[in-house]
This record gives sequence, structure tokens and C-alpha cells, in this order.
Amino acid sequence: MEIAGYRVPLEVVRIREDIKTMKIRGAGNIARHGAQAIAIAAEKYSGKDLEDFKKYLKAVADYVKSARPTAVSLPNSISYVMSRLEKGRPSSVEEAVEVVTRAAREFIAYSENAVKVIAQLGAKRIERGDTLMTHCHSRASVEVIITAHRQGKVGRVYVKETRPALQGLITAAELAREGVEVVLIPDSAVRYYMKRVDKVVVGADAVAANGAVINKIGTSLVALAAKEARARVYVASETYKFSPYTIIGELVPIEVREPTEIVDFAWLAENPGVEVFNPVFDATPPEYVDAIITEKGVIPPQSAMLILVEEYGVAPTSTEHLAHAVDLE
Ligand code: RI2
Repeated sequence: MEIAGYRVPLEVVRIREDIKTMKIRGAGNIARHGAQAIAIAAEKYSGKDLEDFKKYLKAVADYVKSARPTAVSLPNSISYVMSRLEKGRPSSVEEAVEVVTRAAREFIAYSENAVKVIAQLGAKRIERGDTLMTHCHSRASVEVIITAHRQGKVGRVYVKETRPALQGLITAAELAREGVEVVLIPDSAVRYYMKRVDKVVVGADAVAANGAVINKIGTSLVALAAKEARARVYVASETYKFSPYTIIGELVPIEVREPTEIVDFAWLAENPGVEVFNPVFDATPPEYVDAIITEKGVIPPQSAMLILVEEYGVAPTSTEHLAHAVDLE
């Protein structure tokens, strides 16, 4: 595979392909693999020209970032690694490779630790005997629930199957393996069961500056049903899922995947008059979220901007502070 005249290492092509086809999935997992892909690309560079190395790595970074559009954790993790290369001012390719691989390791360690912290903080919000509901498969949410379960607090957990990719089945199996009382329900049963639920715990693919949470399609309906039933909604999200792009007015793009994830080719061929759409994320407005549990603390969604300001700085009159996160050139 060639990008901008550079050969992309096979391992990197594979990681991107696995992210695209959702073999590698979950916003945090995608981010860690994105960082790892850049480190692999750096190590595989065989030239001696530092400027050429930087151009090569930028081309690979853009290529990996484009694997999936919605989870902002992917561009954020890659931008983290690339910004270290910029700031590190290496004087040779060897030094640059060292800076990049160290940054990728740092990001991965940070990310894994963040999930552990979120598990501890999130579990504090679960009270003894709580009935929970979750959606899709989110590592951060599963860890919150397992931690609360080990503390003896979780009653029963309703897990939505989460069509069309059925990630709810992964969640149900993981929770059951931990001894959690799990009930797998069809997505359409969300309102039917919500009256029995005390708290909803879901993950995030992106959090916008206004506190809106972008997560697997159907999350906004869970939140709507939860509001009606007065169940609390908690979002477990590492801070690198907060989108700096939204500060400058960008909307989070919603990925639309193949119709064949919903119906097969034969059905499509038999029904040429039917259009099939498969959007895989939706946005839950901040009013429907009680708190976002991050590794930096539990915040109301309306405080999302504080996280972004801490991460990217304040410079209301310029966008320079965003340069490492947003391609503004
Ligand atoms: P963690 C997933 O997206 C789900 O929407 C999940 O809630 C979110 O990423 C966060 O997952 P997909 O990759 O980072 O399944 O908490 O499309 O694992």
C-alpha cells in the first residue's frame, strides 16, 4: 500500500483494516491501536532523512486516522504521538523513532490506567442493590460494572443486544463470566425494562464541547427512556474521547456503515426499491446525561469544556492552541 509516495508497512495496513472492519473496536481500544500503528510505522522507516521521516509519518498518521470517522479517540491518540515528535525536536531519525515509540507507549499506558481509574470512580456512583442497564460493549462501562459488582453492589444488569453488530452479546458474556446477574434483551425492549432500572452506564466514542455524548446508535433512546423513568445516566469516558474539533464548531461525523450489516445481499437484490441506512452512532444531548465519569473526575456534561480547555489550552482569539489536535494548516 502506497500513500503520498510512501510505502505503508503491512502491519499498519492490517491494523487500519481491522479497525475499519471492527475486528478492533471500542473507542479506547481503537485509540491504543492507532498509537501502536504509528510506533510500528516509525520503527519500520529505513531512511536517514529526518524531514522525510516526518513527512512519511504524517502520511501514515492521516491514513490510520481515516479508518473510522466518529471515535475522536483515534485522531486524538495519533495527534498525541505526533505532537511529541514535534515538541521533542529530535536531531536524527533514530532519535525521532525513539520519541515516537516512547510517546505511543506513554499513551497506551495512560489509556489503560484511565480505564482503571474510571472503574473506581464510576463504581462509587453505584449503590447496593442497583439494577443497571448498559448498551453496546464499552470497556470503560464494563469495568465500572465489574468493579461495583466486586464491591457487592450490583443487583441485575440489563444488556441490550445492540443491533446490527450485536456487541451487547460481548458485554453480556463478559459480565456473566464475572458472576454478574445479566439479562440480555432486544433493543426494542429498552422502555419495557427501564422502569426496573436505577442507573444506566454507557461508554462514549466522542464527547462534544457542549457535553453531548456520541455513542453507539440507540444510546440516545436509552437516555430518553431513562429520563422518563427517572433512572440516572452515567457515561464512562476517558478524556481523550473529548473532541477538540467541536470547540471550533465542527460536528462529530456520524459513521454510516454498509446496509449488508442489516440485511443480506440477496434481500437487497430482491427489494431494489428499499433504501437501507445504517448509521452506527447517535448524539445524546447533555440534558439526558447525569454525569460523565472520566479519569480526571466525575463531571456534569456541561463541564466538558473544562476538560477540553485543560487539555488544549485557552486562546479564544486564535486556534493555534488546537494545532496539535486539529489539522489547521
Ligand atoms: P470503550 C464503541 O464503538 C461503543 O460505541 C462503545 O460504547 C464505545 O466504543 C466506547 O468503548 P464501536 O467501536 O472505549 O463498537 O469504552 O463502534 O471500550
